[in-house]
Amino acid sequence: MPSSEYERGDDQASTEPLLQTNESEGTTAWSSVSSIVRTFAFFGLFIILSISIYMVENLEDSLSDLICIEPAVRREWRTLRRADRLEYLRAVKCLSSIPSAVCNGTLHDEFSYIHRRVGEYSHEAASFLPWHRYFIHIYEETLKQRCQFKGTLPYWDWTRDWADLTQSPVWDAKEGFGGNGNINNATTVGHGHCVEDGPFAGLQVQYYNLDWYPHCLSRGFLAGDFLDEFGAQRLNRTAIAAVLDEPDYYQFVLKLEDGPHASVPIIVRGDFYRFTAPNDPVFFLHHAQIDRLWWQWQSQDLEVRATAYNGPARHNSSIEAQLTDLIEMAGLASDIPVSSVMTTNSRLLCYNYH
Ligand SMILES: [Cu+2]
Repeated sequence: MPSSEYERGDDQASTEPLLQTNESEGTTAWSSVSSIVRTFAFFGLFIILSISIYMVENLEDSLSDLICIEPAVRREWRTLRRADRLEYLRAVKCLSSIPSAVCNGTLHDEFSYIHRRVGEYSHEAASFLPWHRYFIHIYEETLKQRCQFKGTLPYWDWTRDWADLTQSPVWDAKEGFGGNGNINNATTVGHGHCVEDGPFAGLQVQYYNLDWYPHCLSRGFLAGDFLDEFGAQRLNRTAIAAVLDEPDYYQFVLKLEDGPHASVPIIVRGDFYRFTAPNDPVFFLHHAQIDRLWWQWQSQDLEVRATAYNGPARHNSSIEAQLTDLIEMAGLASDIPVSSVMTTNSRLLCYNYH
């Protein structure tokens, strides 16, 4: 209706002067309101920002529980700085000063004890690689937690010493693990003699195979033609490349285990010669190298090989291995499924090799 339009026009006309009259007061009121709003906005923003930072920090913490954000790097023994080599040797020695809750010996002896009694099942079986990957990880963690070790487990790339393993710098008396036993002394275990130089000279170890048999850490380097047959021919780069070329997981395990893996103890002998091989601290550098070769093999086709797992589940078993099989540690650490260690970039492991 036209009348109503006029009426509306009248209303507008009557309110306009009122607005004009209160303009300056309105501006003042508006500016104080807006300053309150600005203050609130500022504090609001501050609170939101604080909450966001808190959430990001916590998210990072919980993510590092789920995924591996900053992998630790395991390095080759001779590439470590001198101070880092000495620090590693200090931590290893420290293990033999702490009594074990698992066996009749020290933390150092636990690893031989478990390797002989439990680890044995994993040899010549699919579980060989995951069992040892987890085993040396536990060793590395024990060094950190019980002996305040700050570094990572080193590996011994014996392809660098293929021509004569017994001349490797790992045997250095000052910056290494000490050398061969004194061949003029009586033999002890595994055709070896007490190690008389380096940080482990005179170290008493408690087990030999299944026996509680306190004795001195022993080595008995192989010499002559056998050194060539078991060392040079199996540890040179061409031989290792042929192992890495094997496409099938279980065939790869067998070639690695029966080839270079077995050659090293056959040459070093003494304590390394039997299933209580972890008596010799070099065992862990040797197995880090074996683990590194698996890591390299997996890296060739990680998408497929991160789950490549076949062969007998255990030594002399006809049961086919599965990723859900448990890795048994008999109290040394909790038993976990094989799938937890299939890549080194897992939440649990979180390392790679340089
Ligand atoms: Cu083993």
